[in-house]
Amino acid sequence: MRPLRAQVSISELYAKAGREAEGIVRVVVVDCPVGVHIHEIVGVARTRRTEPPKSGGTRAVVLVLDFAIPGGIIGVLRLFVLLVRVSVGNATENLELREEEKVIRPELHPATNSLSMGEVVRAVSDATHHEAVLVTDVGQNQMISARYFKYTKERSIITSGGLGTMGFGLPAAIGATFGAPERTVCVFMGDGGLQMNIQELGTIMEQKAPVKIICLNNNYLGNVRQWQAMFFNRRYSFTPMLNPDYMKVASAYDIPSKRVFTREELKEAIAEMLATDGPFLLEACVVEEGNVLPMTPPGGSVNQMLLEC
Ligand SMILES: Cc1ncc(C[n+]2csc(CCOP(=O)(O)OP(=O)(O)O)c2C)c(N)n1
Ligand SMILES: [Mg+2]
Repeated sequence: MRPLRAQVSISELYAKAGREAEGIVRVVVVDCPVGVHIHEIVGVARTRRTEPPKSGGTRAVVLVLDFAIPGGIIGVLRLFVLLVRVSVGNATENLELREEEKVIRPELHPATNSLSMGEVVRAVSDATHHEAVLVTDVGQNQMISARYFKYTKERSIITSGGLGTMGFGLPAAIGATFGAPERTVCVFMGDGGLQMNIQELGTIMEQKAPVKIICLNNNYLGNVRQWQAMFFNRRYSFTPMLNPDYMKVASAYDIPSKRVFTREELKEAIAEMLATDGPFLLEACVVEEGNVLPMTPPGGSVNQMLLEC
């Protein structure tokens, strides 16, 4: 992937830096990827200089500029922050557009008939008017639900974040129903993670905890599979899952459930899940080899972020 171009409008910077100069800072604005060195301050001079740089208004690839800035070293620091903000802003704007086109739109509106993880998450979020509590397990389901679930209330997400231990989601969701009994609690789980603490369905049954369990079933330990696909030539080792029949499992615990494959089924099943008093297991059979993007490759920097596999 080509590095992002960090582009800076010099006149804008100069206007913000102001004309009441006390010091001059020489700034090298480098066409450098976000996350590495965007700027390097190579020296601070004491001479007065207030005229704008000749290249005012242009967008620079590499520029060495003498800026007259107010406030001595504090001013230098302020300008530095400003420079970083402007150029990161420009670069991320490009990134956001590309991300929208390459990642978000295809995830939320897939061209294929198979359900994507993202569209299932967004459909549940929409149906709860973005007022539900989101609990996540660990894996692709976690990143996708954190990305595409929306919130309108504070205290709305429970996730193990980087301390990801599969199996976290189900007991955490039970806790959330006790902590926020007036709210709908939706937990997104993978088919792998659901089995890690599957005995907690017993607690749900016993406590009648109204957990809405959405299992994004891709028949894989998807997070690991994605790495094997992207960095190990699709050598899938111990990631394909032979899943139990989750409908039978749910019924054994007296928990109502639905398995869906299509968009129409999904819509109806979500409505049924939310209309059901108490717990519900919704198994959404999603595209098996779906990926979570953007992704920073191992050992890479954020400027090498991948938007496609
Ligand atoms: C207890 C535990 N074992 C292994 C891992 C490593 N790990 C992280 S995500 C993942 C796969 C998760 O698969 P699944 O629950 O099906 O979710 P998906 O990624 O498919 O959404 C694994 C094995 C972990 N985080 N925790
Ligand atoms: Mg899975």
